[in-house]
Amino acid sequence: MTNSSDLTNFAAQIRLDSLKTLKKMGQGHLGGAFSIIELLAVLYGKQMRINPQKPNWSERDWLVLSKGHAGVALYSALANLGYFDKSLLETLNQGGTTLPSHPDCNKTVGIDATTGSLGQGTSIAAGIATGLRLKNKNSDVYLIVGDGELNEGQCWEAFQYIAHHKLNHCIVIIDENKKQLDGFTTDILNPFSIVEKMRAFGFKVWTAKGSDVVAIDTAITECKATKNQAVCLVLDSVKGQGVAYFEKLTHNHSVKFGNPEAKEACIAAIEALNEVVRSKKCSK
Ligand SMILES: Cc1ncc(C[n+]2csc(CCOP(=O)(O)OP(=O)(O)O)c2C)c(N)n1
Ligand SMILES: [Mg+2]
Repeated sequence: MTNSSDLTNFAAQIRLDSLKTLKKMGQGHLGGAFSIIELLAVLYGKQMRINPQKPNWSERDWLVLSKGHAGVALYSALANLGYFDKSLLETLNQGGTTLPSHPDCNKTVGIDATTGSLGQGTSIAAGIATGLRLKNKNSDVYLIVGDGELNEGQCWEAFQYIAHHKLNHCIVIIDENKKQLDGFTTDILNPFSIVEKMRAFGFKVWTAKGSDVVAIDTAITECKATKNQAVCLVLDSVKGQGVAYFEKLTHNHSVKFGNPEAKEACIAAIEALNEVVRSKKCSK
């Protein structure tokens, strides 16, 4: 996908499939999944060097979803690229599934790292990036971290390591959606300026609106072109991004669709997203 309308359409498709999957399950981590959907569309739709037919291709780029609770969005992206059959999405987190709610690289084709215990993905990505450098590989590692996740000290150890070793092929992306599990990050543990902190840690830092595929794409291209310094993109995103009802919902970390209002909003959003996806397909 090379143009922004294809990427926007891919994002709508990922959001649609994520929402249908969560509705089928009756509840799930909607907020943090939705805030990274445009990012995933840019990465998997354009920026990453991947081959869904050869998921373990040795020259591929890697993605570590350290905020593993957003797994549903990653699965929806992978299913649309053909890593596995889309019908599998309906089995999310059910007994015997290959799609656990949090990603597991031993269970799911296309998943590069097992995550869910917040913080740990940062060290995993640093390790993968080190291994790639030692093997003289030309692959990039995309590390997606939540803003609440930054409460984990492990993140800062890994960032210091990435910056010290100038692992510029490990692109650190922080999803600053301003909320964590039970409220605003500023109320729970104030992160102050994430951009300034990452700069102080030695990173070259970009920012982009989490909903803006063009801005994200431009920032990632510039990250990839940087030599001799660690790179970081801070996403200015909205928890529940892309569906007004869920953006405004106070407790949108994990949404339950048993609540009639949420269910109604979900059905309306599915209809609207279906329409977006259909109309874009027709206009081609
Ligand atoms: C080590 C660890 N502690 C606690 C949790 C429970 N937990 C899951 S998501 C979450 C909040 C994460 O907030 P943030 O990183 O901002 O995620 P997002 O807003 O993107 O959903 C917490 C505390 C966990 N998964 N791992
Ligand atoms: Mg957050």
